Amino acid sequence: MSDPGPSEAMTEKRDFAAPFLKDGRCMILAYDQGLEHGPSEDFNDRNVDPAFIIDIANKGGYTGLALQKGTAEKYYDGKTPLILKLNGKSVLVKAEPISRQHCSVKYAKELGAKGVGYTIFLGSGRESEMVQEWGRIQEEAHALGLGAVLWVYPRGTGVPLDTNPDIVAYAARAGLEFGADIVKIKYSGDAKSFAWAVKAAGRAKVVMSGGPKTTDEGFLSQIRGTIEAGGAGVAVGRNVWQHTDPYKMSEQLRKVVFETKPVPALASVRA
Ligand code: FBP
Repeated sequence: MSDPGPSEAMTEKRDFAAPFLKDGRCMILAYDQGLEHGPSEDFNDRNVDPAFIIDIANKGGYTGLALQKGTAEKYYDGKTPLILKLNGKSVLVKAEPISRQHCSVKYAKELGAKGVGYTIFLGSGRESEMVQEWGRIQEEAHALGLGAVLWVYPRGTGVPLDTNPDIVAYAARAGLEFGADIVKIKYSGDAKSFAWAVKAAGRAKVVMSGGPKTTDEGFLSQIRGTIEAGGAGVAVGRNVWQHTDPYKMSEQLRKVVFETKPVPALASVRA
């Protein structure tokens, strides 16, 4: 009997990132910081309300919205494609970082998600537990037709600086090898080093993670660098919804994400 070869599903190369892409670019609004940092750290009277953030996502032209289960259950209106975050942790635990699954892929789909999100703290002493959990989640997501979005955050006693360009490229590559459709990584500081990270991620789409609120120009120039480096876009939160005018910031963001051209010369950075 001849070898049947890889299954049709394996050779199909379905693009699970597609629901979050517009012209190959991606603009995701992230809103899980209430859990990750605490409400008093990041929120004010206006942005503490999930309905306000969902309105920004809908009116701001975002191609994705990342929420935790509880906020999705109570507020999600089905308009902006949902990435349901399946793990999360508080900032109160002072130990090697670990974030475990608290919501199933099946339930994410029932809530209307087009993708699931998961954070791995690469380099943590608890890394292998997250890797194992994610491995199952990624397969379940694809079996249900959902995208698998991986926040790869190098963190833990073994990781001195998570924005070191080699560490950022490592995170990007880990995203590819762990099967992420979209890998969310920190900015490495300049377009040239970020281009290496994008290259390391191969066919996984790379989005840049925002970080604490900075100046408009500082924030937008990181995003310009991301796109020039060949990245697909952003998955950001605080620099948008902490802005005095989140709708105007979203408009500026749209321009940079959708109108910036990649710089081909950056594509060969390691001759
Ligand atoms: P920001 O743009 O606000 O940084 O959000 C991106 C994000 O990945 C959130 O999804 C997450 O809550 C947060 O950053 C985690 O931040 P930290 O690096 O402090 O753990």
